[in-house]
This record gives sequence, structure tokens and C-alpha cells, in this order.
Amino acid sequence: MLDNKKPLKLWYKNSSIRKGLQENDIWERYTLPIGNGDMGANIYGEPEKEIITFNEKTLWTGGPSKKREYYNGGNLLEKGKNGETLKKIQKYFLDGRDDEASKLCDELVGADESAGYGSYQAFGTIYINYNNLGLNIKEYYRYLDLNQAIAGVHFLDEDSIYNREYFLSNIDDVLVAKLSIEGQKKLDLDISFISKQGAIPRIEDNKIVLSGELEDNGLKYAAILKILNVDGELIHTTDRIRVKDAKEVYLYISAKTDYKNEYPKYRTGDLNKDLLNKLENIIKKASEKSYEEIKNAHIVDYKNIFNSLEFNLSKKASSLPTDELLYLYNDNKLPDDERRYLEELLFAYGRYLAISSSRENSLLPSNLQGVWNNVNNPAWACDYHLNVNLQMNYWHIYSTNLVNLSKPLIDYVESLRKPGRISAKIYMGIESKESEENGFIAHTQNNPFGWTCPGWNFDWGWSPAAIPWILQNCYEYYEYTKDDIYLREKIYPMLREEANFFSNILIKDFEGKYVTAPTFSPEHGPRTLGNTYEQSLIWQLFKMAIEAGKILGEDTKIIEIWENKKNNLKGPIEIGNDAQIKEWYIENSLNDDLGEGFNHRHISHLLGVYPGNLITEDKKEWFEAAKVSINARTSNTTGWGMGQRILTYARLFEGNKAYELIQNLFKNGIYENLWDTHPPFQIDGNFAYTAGVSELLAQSHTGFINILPALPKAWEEGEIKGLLARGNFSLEIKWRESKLNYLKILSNVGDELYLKLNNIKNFKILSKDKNIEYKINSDNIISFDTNKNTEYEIIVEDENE
Ligand code: FUC
Repeated sequence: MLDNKKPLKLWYKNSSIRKGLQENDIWERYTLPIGNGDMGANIYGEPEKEIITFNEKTLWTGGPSKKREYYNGGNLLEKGKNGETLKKIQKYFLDGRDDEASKLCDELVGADESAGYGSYQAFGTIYINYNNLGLNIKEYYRYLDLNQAIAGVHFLDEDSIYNREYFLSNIDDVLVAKLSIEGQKKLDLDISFISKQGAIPRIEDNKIVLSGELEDNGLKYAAILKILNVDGELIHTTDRIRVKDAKEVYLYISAKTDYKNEYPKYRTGDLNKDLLNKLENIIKKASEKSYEEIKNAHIVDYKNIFNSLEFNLSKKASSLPTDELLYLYNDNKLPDDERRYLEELLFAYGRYLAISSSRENSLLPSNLQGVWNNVNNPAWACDYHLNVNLQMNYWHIYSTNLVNLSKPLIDYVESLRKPGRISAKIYMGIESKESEENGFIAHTQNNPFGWTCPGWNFDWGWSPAAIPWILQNCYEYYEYTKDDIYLREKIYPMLREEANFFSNILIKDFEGKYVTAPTFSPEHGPRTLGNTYEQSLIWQLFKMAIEAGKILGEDTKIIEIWENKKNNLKGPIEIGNDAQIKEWYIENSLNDDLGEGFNHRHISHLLGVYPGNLITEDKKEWFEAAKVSINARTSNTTGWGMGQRILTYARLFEGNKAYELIQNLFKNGIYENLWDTHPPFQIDGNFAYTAGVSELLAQSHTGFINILPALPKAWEEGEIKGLLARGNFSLEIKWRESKLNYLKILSNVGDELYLKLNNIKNFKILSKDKNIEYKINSDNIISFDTNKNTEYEIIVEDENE
């Protein structure tokens, strides 16, 4: 375990509330998030009236409910007609009746929100009023320490020093707050916990209890806030607890619902009293430990994951508050070293936010806002968008060494199989039987209750390639870990089912090539017979399934079918008159009148560059065409859009262009609390940035590890320890004067290693002080066998120019 020595801290000299801003603007721009995977909280840090918004990730409206016995994931039989509508559209296209085909696409929709789509709900807010605070607040600061996952507030009044410390422990499943005072005064606090769902707080002894069910779907929820004070007295009022004359007060908060991601009921069967019993036990156990014990256990647990990687671009941490640092960065008024520090901090933040919103034991993956949400009608329902956003939430997980955080995502995708087969039958005419899994489907957006139908408007809602795309995030688990048991048991069955499905739904176009139809490039362009987005993802799906099947030695016959389909796909990539990658096969020149063109945020025709590996350096024409295409899309777009462009430029070895996008992201896509904004706040851009940095420093998607493939000029010197490459190799890379200086590779499973060292002529490889012989393959890629759990050092002997 590395010990990250440089402080990685967000900190501020002001509390969150700003006059003239709406409540939600304050929340998303200034408050500081903590989380343990399924619970989240935002700390305002107000001296006189502390505010903590509180979340539990499964608190969703929508889905099955007594009121909605008809709930079936939004599928509409009268629209899909068991595949009839689809077949008609396909026939129209093939008969050249494009207008009729396009018109009929309006039928390929699911039910609207009113059929139980639901949305992620806010749980409640904790208020802590400081009754006897002096008028003169001094030396205020608040912080979020990424090295320890602890937030805090500090200030003085005339005669006392106030401190608050907060963390959300995964192992003890509680939010813990320590409120303390030093000096003459003692704490006099009013503590309340207000439900955002209408539950009336019950005050029992030293507890505030919220318990109820959502009106929309009867989902049961409960939370307990327990107050432990070492000294002082507790006074009850009807809706709050007053703590007087205490020097230290501790709060323990935990929450649960009866949600379970299991089709078709999506409930555990717990009653409110069962939830409360569980919470009582959790809080009892937690409060039996001393504060130091529970805090240390949290820090150790967190560091175990966070410290798997250390990244240094700057020599030292900036002493500026984070908001000032951001403003000066954007005004170009920061010395280089402090610019590097902020870039490093945002990278670390992406890992912190992932650990806080998606742990191995989380019930659901991180949503559009991770786990944090302050309102009951969040943008896009704060859901699971599968036409880029959910994929993006997990793009940095493997390369930045957080592999197990993807488990809730993989479980979620698996949970879409059963409901997704119903959508496959209704809209595509493909039926599964108990013994025959013939394919599941999902589209652009999803809730936690198997909403696998297309959206209620074809142009944003139809996206059958969503599942192949998210399966890339699942297969990467295997590529990075080489865990073939998990591949066999969990990932391959999904790949197999889906490859069979696409194999069945492909049709032959005019040239006898396989396409899907109708297709719609995410939120962009006309309705067509095949497009680059869908064909690239299908190509990638077959590639994964074939590779996995061969590794496992299964399905030889079926693999032949997949291979045949893959080899006879239309495109997937075609080059247009401007040497661009066509987004639609009917496209001629760039940004002709087929779509919004330059200003569009999606770059779905470039998924073969990232996250896929269809468009790589060895396919020169496509690779160059991808550059033409990306340059023909604006660099100033939504937060996630800029994130995706950083990654795409990194894969095209355009480090300096990627760095330009990084600067745009800071300027137009990052709030004072370093959350990414669409706007509004959307966490995917945070994760894409972190993934982007890792791709600038190492790539491994083409069968070898490419070291420093796209180092931006601005990052002349730096080191990163703990990046992970496919094949399960951990990397430690140091560079000076923009050139590799030292490389150490830890082989975790003992595979053969293929390596590319850019611009390095003379080097030797040592392991346990012995010289390692290596082969030189084409394109200066070297290779050698490795042993499990063994380190290999690459000693660079080039003269520094
Ligand atoms: C997709 C994007 C939007 C937004 C939404 C949540 O539809 O096109 O920009 O991010 O997801």
C-alpha cells in the first residue's frame, strides 16, 4: 500500500450559502460530498446552522406498485407488435421507401414517465443549529480530505474554537459526525432530521427516527439518527433534540429501503420494522466503538482502495483555497506548478467520487449524480443513461486501479436480462425460453426497475446498441484482471446471449452486408438503415464474445456464426468525401445537412476510437479520418462531452489537443466544489477526466502497453504509480523533460508482456537484478515472458537531450 503523502484536499474560506443563488445552485456548486456507495451526504459547513443533505441510493419512485399493477418496464405491445413494426420499417428501407420507414419509427417507442419511470429521490436533511454562537466568526475553513475521505469545518468565535468532522463509513454503514468545542463555552445545539418524503420525525431517547413509504410505489424507507454526547444534557422537543452543555457530540446516521434489484418485484419483503431493526443493529454496533476506532477503520478501508494509485505532476500542494485555485487557473494567472496541482486534484477527485458512490457491496451503480441528489425531480430523473453516461461513469475504474468498484455495474447489467428479454420479444420479435436465452435489450435510459423499453420518443429513446456498449465495461473487468472464473460465470453468459441476439436481428442491406435497422446515432441525425454507432458497437460485441468464447474453450460452432457475421458487417467504418468517418452511411461530406454537426455533443461515430479498439493506429486511413471527424466537432460542449473528447484525443495520440480540452473542461465544466457540470451537475465528466488522464499516460487496448502515448507538452515532468493495464500489469511511470525516465511493471498474473516505449532507443530490462532478454516485434513493440507477482524495471539509458 502506498502512502500518498501530498495533501489532496478541497478547502474553502467560506461556507456554502451565497446570497442571490437558488438553493439547488448552492448545493451543486459549493457543498462537499461524502459517500459510502449507497449513502451520500453533502456538507454545507454553515457556522450557525449546519446543513447536511442526505441520500440513500435506492430511494426511487417508479416501478411496480399497488397503484400500477400493469407495470411492465414501459413496454408497449401495441407499438412493438412482437417485432412486426420493426420488420415493416426494415422492409420499407430495403424497398427504398425511406420516408415511410422513417415515419413508422415513431411507433418504436415505449410508455412515457407516467407508466412508472420514476426518479431518484432526496432522502432528507439534517440541521444542526448552534444556539449560543458568538457574533464574530473568525478563521473559518471547511475541507474535504481526499486522502482520508473525511470532511470538516473549523472556526472560532469570541471565546471558543469549533470543529466538525464527517465521514461515511462503508464498513460500519453509517455517517458519523463529530461536533466539538474548545474554550470557555459549551455546545448548545438543536438537531433535527427532516424527511424529504413526508415522514414525521419521531423523537425517541437520543434518536430521531424517520420511517415511511413512498406514496408513488410503496417503497419502504427508514433512517435513524442517534446522538451520543459525552457530557451535557439532552432535551426533547416535538421535532428536534437539543443538546446542552456538551463539549463533544457525536451523530450516527444510517438508512435503508426495502428495494432489491430482482425482477419482477424489486423488493426485499422487509417491513418498516425490519428496516428499523437492521438500522438499530448497525447503529448499536457503530456506537459501541470509540470514535477513533470507527474513524480509523473507515480510513484504513478507504485507503486500501484509494492508495492503489499515486499521481504526481506538481512538486507541492497549492496553499490556495480550491475555489480561488480554480478561478486563477481559468484566468491563466497560476504558476505552472499550481496548475499541475489542480489537475492532479481533479484526477484524484474522480477516484474519490467513484469510491464514494460505487463500492463492491453497493446495491446499485452510480447514477447521473453518483449517489448525491437534493431534489425530488432531478434532471433526467438522475437515472441510468446508457447512451454514454453510465458507461462513462465506469471508464476510469479499471485503468486507475479500482477494479472491484465496477461490481454493482456488472450486477446491474445482469439484472436487465430478464426484463430486457421482454422488450426484445415485443420490439424485436426475439423470444427467449427458460432454457434458451435469446437476447435482452435496453435502450437510452433506465431506472432500477427494469425499464428496458425504448424511450417515449424515438429520436432520443431508441438505442438497442446500449447493451453491447455497456457490455464493454463488463468485459474490461476480465481484460484487466484476467479472472477467468468471473468471465465464465458472470460475463461470458451475457456476451453470449447478446452476440446471439444481434446475430439474429441483423439483416442484409442492398449490398448483402449485415446491418441493424432502424438506427439512430445518439440524439443526432436521421433515421437510417445501419449507422456507424451501432455497427461499431456490434463489431465490438462480436469481438468480445468470440475472444471470450475461445479463451473459455466454449461454443466453437456458434463462434463460427459470430465470426461470419462480424466479417460481413457493413462498414463498420466508411470514409467520406472530406476524409472523415461517416456517422451515417448515407453521409457524403462533413457536417452536411444530416445532423446538427459541429455543435453536437455526442461523438458516437468515434466509439471505435474510445472506448473501443476498432479504429487504431495500424488502420491508418481510419485513424486519420477519426482526427478529421473529432476536429469537426466543437470543443466547447457539455461537461461529459469534453470528457469524452479528452479520451478520444488521447487515443489519437493528440496529447496537446486533449490538454486544450482539459482546460476547456476546467473553464466551462467544473464547479467550485470540483463537481462536473452538464449543466446541471452530472458526475460522468468527473470520471471521464480521470479516465482521460490515465489514457494520456498509458494505453493497453491494442494488445500491448503503450507508455506515454500522448503526453501533453504542459506535463513535462511527473510520475504515476499504480496505473493498471490490460493483462493485469501495474505500472509505475516516471518522466522528465517529456520523456520516459523510468518504468516499473508488476506482473500480477504472469502473462506475456508486450510493450511500446515511445522515443526510447537504449534501455535494459531488469528483474531481481537480472537482465531480461526480450524480442523486438514490428513497430518497436518488445515482448517477454513474465512471472506472476514479479517486478520488471525498464532502465532508460538514452542521453537526455
Ligand atoms: C444524454 C445526453 C444528455 C444528458 C443525458 C443525461 O441524453 O445526450 O446530454 O447527459 O444523457
